[in-house]
Amino acid sequence: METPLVVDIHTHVYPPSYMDMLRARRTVPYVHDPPSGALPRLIILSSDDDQSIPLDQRGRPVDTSYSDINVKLAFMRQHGINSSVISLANPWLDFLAPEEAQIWAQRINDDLEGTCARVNSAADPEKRLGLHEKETLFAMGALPLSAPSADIIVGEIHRLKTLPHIRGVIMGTSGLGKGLDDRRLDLVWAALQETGLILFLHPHYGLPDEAFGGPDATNRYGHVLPLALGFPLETTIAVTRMLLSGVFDRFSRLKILLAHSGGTLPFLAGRIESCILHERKFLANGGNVPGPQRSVWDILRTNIYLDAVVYGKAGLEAAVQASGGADRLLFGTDHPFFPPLDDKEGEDWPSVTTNYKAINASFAGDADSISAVLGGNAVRILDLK
Ligand code: 5CU
Repeated sequence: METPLVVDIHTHVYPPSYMDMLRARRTVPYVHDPPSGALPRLIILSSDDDQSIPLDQRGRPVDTSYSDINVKLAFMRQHGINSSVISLANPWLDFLAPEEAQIWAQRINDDLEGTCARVNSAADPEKRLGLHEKETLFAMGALPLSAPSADIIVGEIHRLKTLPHIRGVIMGTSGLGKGLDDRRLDLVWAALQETGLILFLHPHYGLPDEAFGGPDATNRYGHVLPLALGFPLETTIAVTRMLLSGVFDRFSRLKILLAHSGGTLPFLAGRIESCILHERKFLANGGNVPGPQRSVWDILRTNIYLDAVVYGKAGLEAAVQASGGADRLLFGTDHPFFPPLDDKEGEDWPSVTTNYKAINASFAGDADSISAVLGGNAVRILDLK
């Protein structure tokens, strides 16, 4: 049997210009370079900036795998990945002052486009036969969400559509500052629907520190609670607010890819649907206005795509069940987050092999589904040619 094509749709970068911008900052998000010459520290989560921890130990170490595209290409080669759809990592451009947002979005998006173009054209033309022949890159753009007017965001979406390697946009859950059920975002949903660019919804803010035991929880348990639970719940709440507010009724062709297999949406979809049915009329809508017209199940099978970054068969099978089969599930790695702790030269990353194993175990004996999840779905859905 032919080796399946492998496409990584969840893989992040911090372009060098973005790293420099973080280096110039002193409040979250920022990068700190320890005077000792040790690896720089990435301080991006609010819980990272714990003043009781020495600055040189706050956040996490950040090496060249975050910003050097050659390191990503080597990672791809090592893990059998043919193509990657790179996206700016969190917290994207959310924190920028309004007057800076547009220029940074254009700079980052042009940088991503340029990187993809350079990598895809660099190989020996003899070998440039197709996705299988060498590593290729595509990208998701970033949006200037803090810009002074939504027209600027809409303008960037239309500009992104003209860039040959951009296939969607990555976005966090804060939207214009009030979450994704904000009616002011309708202009953005309309532009995404019109251009056909997919929205990659990714968490960053998690849950309030109190949910995990207060500000010193990180001291006790590191990033386990915010990343394992805060992130997926954040995604679940954000997309549920979208559906409760009727975003998918108004924009029935909006395509949305949910990080981490939809957070907990596949598992909780039945409960969400049941609560909607029992609530019937929503007070927030005037008490007399019905909730969403379309069911959660319909939206899961029409608008929503899920990555396969869930590290286990149980989660993956919930994702397959909820989305009605294997054709809406897409392989991802979350590179460069979750490197091996004791990185031994040339050893595969457990965060990647765990996902490969979960896919193989969930679709044991079904080569077509495995091949679809590993790459075929991404090629079809994101039009990767
Ligand atoms: O799990 C993840 O996706 C991530 C991510 O993207 N960013 C981060 O800071 N930690 C984990």
